[in-house]
Amino acid sequence: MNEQGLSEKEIFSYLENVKSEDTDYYRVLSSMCTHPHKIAVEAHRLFIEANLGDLGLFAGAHSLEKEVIMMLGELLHAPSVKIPVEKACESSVCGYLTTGGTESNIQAVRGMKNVITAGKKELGKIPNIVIPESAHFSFDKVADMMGIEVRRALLDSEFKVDPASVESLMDANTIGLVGIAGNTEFGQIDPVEELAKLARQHEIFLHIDAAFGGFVIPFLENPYPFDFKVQGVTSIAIDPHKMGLSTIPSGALLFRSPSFLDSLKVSTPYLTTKEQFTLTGTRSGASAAATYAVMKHLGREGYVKNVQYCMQLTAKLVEEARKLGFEPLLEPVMNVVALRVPSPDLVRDQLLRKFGWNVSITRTPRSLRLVLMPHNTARDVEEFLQDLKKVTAE
Ligand code: 0PR
Repeated sequence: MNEQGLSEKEIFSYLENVKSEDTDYYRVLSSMCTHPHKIAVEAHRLFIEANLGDLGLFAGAHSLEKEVIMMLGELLHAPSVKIPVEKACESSVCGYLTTGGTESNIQAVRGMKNVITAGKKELGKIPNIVIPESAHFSFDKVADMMGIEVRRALLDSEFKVDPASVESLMDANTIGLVGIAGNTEFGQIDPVEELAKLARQHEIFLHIDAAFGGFVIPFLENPYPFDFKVQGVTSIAIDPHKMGLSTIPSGALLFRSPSFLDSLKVSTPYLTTKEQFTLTGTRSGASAAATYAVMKHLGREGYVKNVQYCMQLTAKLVEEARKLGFEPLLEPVMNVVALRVPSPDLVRDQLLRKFGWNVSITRTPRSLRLVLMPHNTARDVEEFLQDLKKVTAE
């Protein structure tokens, strides 16, 4: 640290300089985040000091968190539960705001483990969960942190998890299943109803990772069943900081029943509240305000428009890529395209080096992965395809 402080001007001239190294999402086709809505940014600023780690001190920010959870609960058809106010879950929808999909997934699995342990279910050996091969790498962190074995089930030809493969990996130590509603690489939705049937038959939990798809699927022309409407779904992760257009860090974890939240509680003797069920201690109230503001401002109509815009770009990209002879690995279900191109790794490098495009790669099979977000335009799509043509012609 420098001995004497620098002036505000010096600091900001340095920061502006450093910020110019960031992409500002120009020619970014690899991100699941985007510019937050300006209403979200303003609300974030207004609540910049609010700490949801000490709810008693920030009752205002906490009320916004509860309102957001109620709105998300309504979006995801969460059942209303009647519980005494002093209980951990204070609104009639059970859940809380997290830092994003990673934390939500970790806490969902921790909840499964705790509820099972509290019910004194005998687990012979190490507990396991069965997740799709396509699951996000946050589940590897779950395995590492919690001593839970993570078993990966095979995908079918459309990159959805194969329920038969899931079933073949289940045994007496399986505590839960995971389905993905909008997987990171392909944007595909797992057969949630079939997974829910398995979960019900075996009386285990089913967590749905809708970190990306949660703010897409409900607004599609033909929504797919993926939320609490499906009996057997016990928890859902949904991220306002992705397609919800809120500020980072904004995630949410919702549970069907209060027993999950209760199972995550630790006592907090010296705080203004007696217990805490979150993973992190200090939490951003600014994110809660940002998410509240953008959800209220856009309403369902605003999110429908947002998704329509991204889906139109997606359709345009696929249609014009086909004219150039590039086929998608699957018909896009949401605004993610996996495009079959020769030598995808080389093409990716050249797109970046020669033309400044940021794209990513799917693992198996290897293909160009393109996410069409609100920061992209029709012109981007046209220019991208011209550059792709040049790069692949070499
Ligand atoms: N679940 C799914 C289905 C996801 O796609 C992601 C992140 C997560 C969980 C984890 O969410 P958090 O990163 O919020 O904890 N998917 C993107 C990915 O890892 C995140 C991302 C966003 C990556 C923007 C790059 C980027 O520029 O690829």
